Amino acid sequence: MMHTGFSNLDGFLKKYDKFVISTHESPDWDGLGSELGFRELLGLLGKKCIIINSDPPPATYSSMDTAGVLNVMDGDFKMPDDIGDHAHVVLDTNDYENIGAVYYALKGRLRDLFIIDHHEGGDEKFDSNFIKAGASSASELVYEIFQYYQKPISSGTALALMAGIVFDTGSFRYSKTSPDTFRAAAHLVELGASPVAVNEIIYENNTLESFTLRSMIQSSMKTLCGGKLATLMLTPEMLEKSGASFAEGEPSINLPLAVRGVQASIMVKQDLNGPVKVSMRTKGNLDVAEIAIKNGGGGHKNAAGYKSPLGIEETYSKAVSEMEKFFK
Ligand SMILES: [Mn+2]
Repeated sequence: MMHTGFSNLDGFLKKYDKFVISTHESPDWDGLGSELGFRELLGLLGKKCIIINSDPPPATYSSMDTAGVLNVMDGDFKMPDDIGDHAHVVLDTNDYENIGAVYYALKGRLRDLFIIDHHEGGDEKFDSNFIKAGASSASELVYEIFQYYQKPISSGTALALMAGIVFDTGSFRYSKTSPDTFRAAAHLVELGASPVAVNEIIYENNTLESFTLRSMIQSSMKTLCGGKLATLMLTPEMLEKSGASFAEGEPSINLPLAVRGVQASIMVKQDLNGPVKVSMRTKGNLDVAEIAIKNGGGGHKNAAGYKSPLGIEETYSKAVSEMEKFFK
């Protein structure tokens, strides 16, 4: 049976002509790829749209956004005069506030809201949006939406969607990697998304500073619970010393899972002048989405996170004690 998200989306798109597209704060390859794809699709459907994000893409993303359509709501951005005629489409998060500054700037000013996402969330959101928690990525969903509307995908968009899928699945290794994911990927490769190009752009394009930061994060690693739980820190001091960006440090959350016996990883992290955040990764049936949602965040069973109102040390203690319960 076809997912109800398609008819929900179709009904939503029929109601409006102009759309704002946004993704979460600190946008990643999936959020950005799904935005570029959805923007292309709306154009093919005869709609007007503008992408507005709170934060800039990773520096290495410029080769994907050759047309320069990823607007960031910084000092240079001018909000369109007719912004009130637009409806909002939010991709890769089902927590509206998680889009950051754009949420506070546009809250209540747009005509409507629609969410396209693959994270766990509340049932009431699932009924009226397009949220498929089983999908590997928002990019996979946007690929499926192209198929639903039988619209062609350009080679540039194929590459952006492929990068989103590769990023969110950890190169087809994480638990939501399904036969549908591989079918989408196979088609995207046929459409011009070279796996070699995706690998070079995402994984062989790191700054030297990011390696300095990674070594600092890795040096902070502690193991608890008999080696089953690993913890990491990403502090503003590390960012200052290394000269790397917060986003460059975030993927290190996955490193401890490469250690034999480690079943869960926590990273307590804080950007320069940013809030304290907790990221959690697990293997198997250890469900951290529940912990994240309880703390006002979100995510998937094996990958989730939240913002903490506490200081970095208190947050660390609380995060560890919440995770220790799995190993008692
Ligand atoms: Mn995603």
